[in-house]
Amino acid sequence: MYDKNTKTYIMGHKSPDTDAIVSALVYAAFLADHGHDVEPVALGEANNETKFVLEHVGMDMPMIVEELPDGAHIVLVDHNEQNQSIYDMDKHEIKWVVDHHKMGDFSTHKPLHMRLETLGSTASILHKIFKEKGYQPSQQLATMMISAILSDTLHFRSPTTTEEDKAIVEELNTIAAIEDLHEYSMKMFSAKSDLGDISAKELVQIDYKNFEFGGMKSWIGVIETTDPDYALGRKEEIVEAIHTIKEETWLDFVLLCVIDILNETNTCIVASDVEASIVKKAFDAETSDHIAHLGKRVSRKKTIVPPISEALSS
Ligand SMILES: [Mn+2]
Repeated sequence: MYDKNTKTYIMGHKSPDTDAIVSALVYAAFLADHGHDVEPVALGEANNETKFVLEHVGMDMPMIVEELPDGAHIVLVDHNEQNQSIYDMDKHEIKWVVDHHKMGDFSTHKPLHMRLETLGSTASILHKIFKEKGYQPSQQLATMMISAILSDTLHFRSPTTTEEDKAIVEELNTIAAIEDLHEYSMKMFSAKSDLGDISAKELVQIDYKNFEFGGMKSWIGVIETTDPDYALGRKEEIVEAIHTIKEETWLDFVLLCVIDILNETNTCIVASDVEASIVKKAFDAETSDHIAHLGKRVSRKKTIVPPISEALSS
């Protein structure tokens, strides 16, 4: 499987969330325990939720990298699309992919291992891999994995949640021994919602992914929060920031969806007529005063991206 003598870098996606960081750390720990020379890396700063989780378990943040030497051996967790990954991804040797997203523009020069499943988080897939290999994660790793599952599934509220994810959390918690999962997830979500003194541009960048749909280059951001009024109260500034981002880049459209975790609603900030027509076409939603209500579409991967992809490819 791996070349044990060549260092392998394990990375989650850019604009990392808890699942991206945790999956890289946990998978690296598993491989290191099996004698591999691995290093978890991150393609961006941790968000406040991830910082809370790492602090809670006493784990350091992986090193943040922007690029690696050509030909580096890499493992992608929690993503597979080039524009969500390391700069010049196709110049590296991809050894393994563990992911739960749609397939993007993926191609490689050499054979590789891939493990893709439609579970609620990459950490859930890692749990299955560990079980198959008879590997028992430590309490620290089990707590991190539960955190990633709770984060990605919004504690089982997201439509991406499967019965398997729920069973996996229960099983991992026999090791992690988190007394009150509801209370713990609320602490995670409060940490994530505490955005403090952050610029409007940083708000748009807090959790974004780039996609290409029928030749249109896009940026789809989400803010998962227990306090949607904070971001929505800064709507005018955010619209300005989106215009700036579009001027500075090659993007055709930018959407920012404010996801109310507790009430499971999606209020989308729509910067211009371009975005308004996409929201209309994909969701049949009207835009008024830069706002479109997208109902209970709280999952980018399952209920936001697929309708846009279908609308723009037809
Ligand atoms: Mn994930």
